[in-house]
Amino acid sequence: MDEQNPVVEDFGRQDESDLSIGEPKDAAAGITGVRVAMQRSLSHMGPKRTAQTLLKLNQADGFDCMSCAWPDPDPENRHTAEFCENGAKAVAEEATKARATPAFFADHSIAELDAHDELWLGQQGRITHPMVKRPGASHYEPIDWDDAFAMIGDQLRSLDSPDEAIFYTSGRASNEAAFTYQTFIRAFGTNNLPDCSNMCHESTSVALAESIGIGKGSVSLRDMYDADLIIIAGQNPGTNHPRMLSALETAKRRGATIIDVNPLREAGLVNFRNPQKPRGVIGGGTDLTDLHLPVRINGDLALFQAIGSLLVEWDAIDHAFVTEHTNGFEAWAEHVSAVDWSVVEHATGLERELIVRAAELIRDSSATIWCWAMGITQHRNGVATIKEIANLALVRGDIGKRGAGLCPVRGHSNVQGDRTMGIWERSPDWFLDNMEREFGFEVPREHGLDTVDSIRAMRDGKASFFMGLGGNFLHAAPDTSVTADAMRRTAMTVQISTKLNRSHLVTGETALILPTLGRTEKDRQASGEQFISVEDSMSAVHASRGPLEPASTHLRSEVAIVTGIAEATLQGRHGIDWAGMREDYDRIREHISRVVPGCEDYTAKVDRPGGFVLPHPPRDSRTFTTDSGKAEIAVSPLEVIEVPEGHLLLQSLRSHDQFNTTIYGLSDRYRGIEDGRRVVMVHRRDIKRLGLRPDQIVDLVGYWPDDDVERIAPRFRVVDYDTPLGTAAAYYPETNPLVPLDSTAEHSNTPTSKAVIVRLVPSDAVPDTAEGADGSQDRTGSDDSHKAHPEPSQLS
Ligand SMILES: Nc1nc2c(c(=O)[nH]1)N[C@H]1C(S)=C(S)[C@@H](COP(=O)(O)OP(=O)(O)OC[C@H]3O[C@@H](n4cnc5c(=O)[nH]c(N)nc54)[C@H](O)[C@@H]3O)O[C@H]1N2
Ligand SMILES: Nc1nc2c(c(=O)[nH]1)N[C@H]1C(S)=C(S)[C@@H](COP(=O)(O)OP(=O)(O)OC[C@H]3O[C@@H](n4cnc5c(=O)[nH]c(N)nc54)[C@H](O)[C@@H]3O)O[C@H]1N2
Ligand code: SF4
Ligand SMILES: [Mo]
Repeated sequence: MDEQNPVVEDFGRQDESDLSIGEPKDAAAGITGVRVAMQRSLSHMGPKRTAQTLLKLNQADGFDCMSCAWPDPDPENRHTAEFCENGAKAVAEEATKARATPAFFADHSIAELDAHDELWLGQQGRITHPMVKRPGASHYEPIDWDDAFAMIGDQLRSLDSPDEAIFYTSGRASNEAAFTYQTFIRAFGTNNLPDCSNMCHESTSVALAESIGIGKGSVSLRDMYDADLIIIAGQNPGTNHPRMLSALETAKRRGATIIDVNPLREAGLVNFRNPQKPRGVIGGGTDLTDLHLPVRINGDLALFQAIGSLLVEWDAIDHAFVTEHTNGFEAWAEHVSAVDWSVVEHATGLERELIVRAAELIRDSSATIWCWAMGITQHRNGVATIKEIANLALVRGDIGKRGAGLCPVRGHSNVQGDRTMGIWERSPDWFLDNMEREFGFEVPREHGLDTVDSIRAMRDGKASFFMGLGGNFLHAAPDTSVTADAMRRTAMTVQISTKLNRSHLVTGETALILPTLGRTEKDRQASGEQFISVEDSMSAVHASRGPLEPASTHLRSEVAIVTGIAEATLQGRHGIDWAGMREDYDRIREHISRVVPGCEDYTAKVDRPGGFVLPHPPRDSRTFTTDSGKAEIAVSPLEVIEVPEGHLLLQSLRSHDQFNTTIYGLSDRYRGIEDGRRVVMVHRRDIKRLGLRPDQIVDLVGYWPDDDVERIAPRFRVVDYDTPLGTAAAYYPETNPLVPLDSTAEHSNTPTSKAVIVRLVPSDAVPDTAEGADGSQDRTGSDDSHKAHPEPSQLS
């Protein structure tokens, strides 16, 4: 590509000048975590609501934490404070006393709101009324629920094909809401059900389904306590799954060893100060990681293949398991044995001795748990890397064994449940057959669009309607300016939300905001107070009941909103009793009982303390429901991303003070970054090599020669940080403008949010030329070093 059009993205950009940078920490939680949790809770909710919510959080008779999907201990082993700092922040964010009322929307035009950053948008509080932006209007105005439903129904019925509509889901929706939503969407006639999982653990679902026959993890919390070795790859639990640290502490005290594979040394994995234990409050806490492998970004496939080669060389293989339960061992053993160590060292940035040490720990372990998250999934080779992890677990016989197994740690609190309930653009035929039998309508069979393909369809004018059951599609999706243009091309966008976010401001011609109840709130319907149910990362399903009065009397539950839209759209077609489901969620659960295997007698099972665990054939009986009936040990070619001279490989990650696109505050305490988010973390030697200096303000300029735009995220402060040479880190969603829409994982189509090639251009060197009407700056001639560099190479 010779000429690229610069596209600068800076929705509600914060000023980078207030930032303060200190030393990264080497311990997580402790008293500071408790203090921050209490301060945030009290300032957002006041003392009464703080007590009402936090004492019910993650209790058997209370509500499920809406933040991450980490499981709860058995009911008899729960503390009175069974939550973490970030769980408390999530509750405070939802149960805040602040309100975004119709008066607020009358005072602020959409353009004015769009000039604010995400933190400010969230601080405006809970949306109290359904709101509409009519074509050409500058403001949102209130609308009656029935009128809103009628507008949506009219729009959907006016489409030439149901496939012109996109129905997104974010992983906070309950099982009842998700099941009802997918029933409506399929009854309407499409499988266009993209979800946040497409950007998250999709690589896991694809890889594990092919390897072991089911796309879910195979361990329980009990296994964590019994493990001999726990490997944590590409995950930052101290921030994103904080109570996992308690489980790791227990495992550690029972003798487990922990290996951490991460380019960064994340504080939570170094030392944990458990605020519920004296040693965490006044002692030195518990050291967690025994061996840290500071792998270069995207080096994991090479690392795990190298470990595989050593296990083969040492014959540290569970041959009985391999023979009885797997296919493909010989070909795999031959492939990994031929691994080229110079390539491994180049790809991983790790010395051979360190890899040998890790392999020895695996060889000597009697039961190993393999955990991973976004550092593994959001890569071009994410599916291959996860299959390689599964290969190692299989050759070691680590599946269906106490204290061992595969442990993908899910993100959103109910993202796994939503999939179980049929939120999937490619639901398998047996699920669709069950739906057809249950409801009697002809279920569409053609696969629908995932997140990336939905953006393409809206961009290309093939889809003109978007609905989001939760989430913030605009800022969660890659390639922000492409996604923004795609959304703006639609006729109607509908967001079922609790709080204001960017997706309410970058909209279709008509836009609706439908405000909904959250997990903290009581849900009253015609038959009385309802409960909902959720599934955690370890397939445990249980009930959740909110303790608070709703934020506004005008709010409706997700189920009430979805069934209202279904009635207005389908107008009696298919004869489904939407009102019955809304009035009594037991009716939804009866449908679930008959459609979802393992959910028979769902209402009773889900409502007993602690709920129940869904079946998982490999975990339960070493049964593998693949086509061959055996687990597949896969061979993956090793590809290494070559970064052109003068560039860095950038990962986008979460700070300690956000939940995805919701920014709670500006304190990334463990990394020592305070009062701002526009930072790019780079190794001191790279800073020097690139002719930059710490604290300098730079623009991040993407390298993606395949299309004719140059992506620019302006004004980030360079922070000297211990990340492997040649790599960099910056926060999501500020970096989403840099992730090309077409840069996705093979087989899962997940955006490669953890590997974007960028160069750092001093902002002051950039001529501050006139901004174009679209907010883009003309940067032609500033630096064309992105040209003429080699393509990523295929090395074997
Ligand atoms: N408080 C809070 N909790 C959350 C969330 C939140 O935003 N805030 N989000 C929720 C969601 S939806 C999700 S999916 C999870 C996300 O949980 P994580 O996956 O822990 O989230 P990230 O911040 O994306 O961190 C990824 C980690 O991978 C590392 N990494 C990056 N690239 C590589 C690589 O190439 N190899 C290896 N081995 N490591 C790499 C990073 O250094 C970082 O430590 O958390 C959930 N929980
Ligand atoms: N660059 C980059 N991009 C990424 C990632 C990354 O690591 N890097 N991570 C990806 C991942 S793992 C994920 S999961 C996605 C997340 O993508 P999403 O799930 O789309 O985003 P969230 O920020 O979790 O959604 C927040 C919004 O949900 C709404 N909400 C909150 N609670 C409720 C509720 O109870 N009901 C309803 N209906 N709405 C509610 C609020 O209005 C809030 O603004 O982002 C992805 N994008
Ligand atoms: S670990 Fe996750 S689910 Fe548990 S309290 Fe913390 S944020 Fe909530
Ligand atoms: Mo996620």
